[in-house]
Amino acid sequence: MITRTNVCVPAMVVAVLAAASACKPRTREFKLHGQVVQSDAAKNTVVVKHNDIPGFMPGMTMPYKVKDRSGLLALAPGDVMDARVVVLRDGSDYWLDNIRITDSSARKGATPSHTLKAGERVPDLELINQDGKKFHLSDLKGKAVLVTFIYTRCPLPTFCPRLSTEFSKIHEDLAKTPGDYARTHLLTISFDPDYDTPSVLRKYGMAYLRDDASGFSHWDFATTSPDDLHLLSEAFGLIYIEEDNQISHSMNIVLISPDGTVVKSWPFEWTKAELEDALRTAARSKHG
Ligand SMILES: [Cu+2]
Repeated sequence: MITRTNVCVPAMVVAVLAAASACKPRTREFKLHGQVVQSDAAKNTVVVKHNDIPGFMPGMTMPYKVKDRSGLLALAPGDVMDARVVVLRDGSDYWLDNIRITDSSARKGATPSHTLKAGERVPDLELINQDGKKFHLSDLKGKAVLVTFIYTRCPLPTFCPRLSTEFSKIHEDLAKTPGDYARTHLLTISFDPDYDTPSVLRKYGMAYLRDDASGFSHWDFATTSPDDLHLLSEAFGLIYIEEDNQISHSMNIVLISPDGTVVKSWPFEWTKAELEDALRTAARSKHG
């Protein structure tokens, strides 16, 4: 931890307390060392899997605001970086600056991948669901499909568990509108196929379906072959880095229209209401 030490020598004893607090620096500063999982220049944020930051927080993967525009623009997923964490003393805000790339050899996308844009067709890959049943994305044609990626062992409450919790709320909301329920589908794809076998996914899915297996007809929990997973992650902009029995990853949600093209993708920030509105709108937009 690096803290600025300001020296205050109040003239009068009565002023000591007030002066001491007035002279305290407004911010505290820490050193961060970690690996870039995802950077978003438009939103000025970077998701970093970082080491322990003594005095601030343990090692974890989380998003940071960045106040170092050129540093942010230079970052790519996989880069190892150093930065300064600036934290307001009242804890109300924090951000990174002084970004420095220390190792770019693990940089992803040396051959830049193509992330699908709105209107582009989704590749028709084979998936295997929680019942061990093979299916293709094209089998979901005619329905608006909300897709996201998780791994069931994810320990970070604000990542996969949040995605699945919010998807379960969307699932329950849609169930109250039979028309929309019939024209929509939810798809959660694991990027940890070695561990997330169909039976593991089934157990995971049941927890988010409140033990109602009939929900699987509206919400599949699927996995795919490693090659197809690679293609899917490129298409949907997903980034995942396997490390020490954990996977650092971005959070991606993609909405596919009933005709099999991308309607919209949310790489980072979204709300449940926004997703649900977009899904209902896409479902209703297509009149067979
Ligand atoms: Cu996760």
